[in-house]
Amino acid sequence: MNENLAQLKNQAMNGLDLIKDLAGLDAFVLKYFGRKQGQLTNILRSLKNLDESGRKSLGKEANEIKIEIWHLIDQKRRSIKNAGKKEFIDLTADGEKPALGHLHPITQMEREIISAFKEMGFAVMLGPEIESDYYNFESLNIPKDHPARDMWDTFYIKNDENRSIDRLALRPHTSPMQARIMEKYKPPFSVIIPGRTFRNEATDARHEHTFYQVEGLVVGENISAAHLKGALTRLLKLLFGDKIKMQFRPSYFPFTEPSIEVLMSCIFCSDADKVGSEPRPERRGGRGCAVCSYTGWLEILGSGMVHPKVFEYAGYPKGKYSGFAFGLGTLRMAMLKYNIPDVRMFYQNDIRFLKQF
Ligand code: FA5
Repeated sequence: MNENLAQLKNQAMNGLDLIKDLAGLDAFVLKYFGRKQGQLTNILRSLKNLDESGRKSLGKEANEIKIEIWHLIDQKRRSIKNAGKKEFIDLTADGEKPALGHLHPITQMEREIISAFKEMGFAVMLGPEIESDYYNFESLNIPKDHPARDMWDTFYIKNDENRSIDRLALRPHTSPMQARIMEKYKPPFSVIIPGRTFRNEATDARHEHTFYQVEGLVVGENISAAHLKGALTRLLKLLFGDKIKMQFRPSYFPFTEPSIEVLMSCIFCSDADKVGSEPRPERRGGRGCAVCSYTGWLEILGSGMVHPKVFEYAGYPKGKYSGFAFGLGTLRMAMLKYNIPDVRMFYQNDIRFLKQF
């Protein structure tokens, strides 16, 4: 920038800072922009004496400075005028309502399941998401190299080359808490353990790599399969209404014997009002639809009577206690409850989806 211009600009800026009233500001305007003696006016006027290239470059710079200083003069004028005025706040004006967030549907579902169990007298406990091989598998009667390990596609912690029972993994189910609780507490007790679980599997409409389970464990003297049936029936009626029907079928888990899988009549195709009026109501859930693969039934959880080996690992005296355990999928419950066709929608964070809950 031209040296004279730069000096003038500095001088003007400093001068402007010191001005305190409108009279001072008027004098400032006259000093720099006055028609006869204004310093910047003089420079602009002298442009006509320069050759074309000098005129162009100096003219451009002088104009830029002129615009900049006028902008500051306007600001100064406003601030002088407003100084001393009190801010006015209209307390009666309508406010703007901030948008309120709410709990994620998975959390809502989890809390609903928890409160149903609390009503039945269950305690609630939480466990670690990173677990040792001992709790994930060994203590549940699944020794190393047991083929049943294929039922849980596990994410092992990288760099943990350890092949012992200390080997760490993201827990593939909430069942490791069974042994942790039995080691610590003496029966009788009834506990649920809600929590996040992880499996190394490809995602599809019904499977996520990160999902949620609610584990249940009831141990005491003389606990029978009737107690298991009673608790799970109560749960599903609290969540889905009195009219749903249930089926208990044999299944397999290494840590329960017998193992029982629980199915619920498909709420998408069962005609609730007609339940009971069909010729053999125990044989039919719903009429059949795509959600239940045209069977009328939906599989919702795995369960069974605690295997004697599991009591043995926990150090309980042989034959003294009996109990039942179950593991239900919170996402699967939420899909049924809210009629969601694809589990992946829960994680997409689409505000239009989430706002519906
Ligand atoms: C188990 O994980 C056993 N630990 C359950 C159990 C506990 C049995 C105690 C006996 C006694 P399973 O792999 O079937 O079982 O999973 C239980 C439930 O978790 C399933 O019914 C399903 O609802 C849910 N689930 C399993 N894998 C996924 C997944 N990838 N995405 C979403 N939900 C899943």
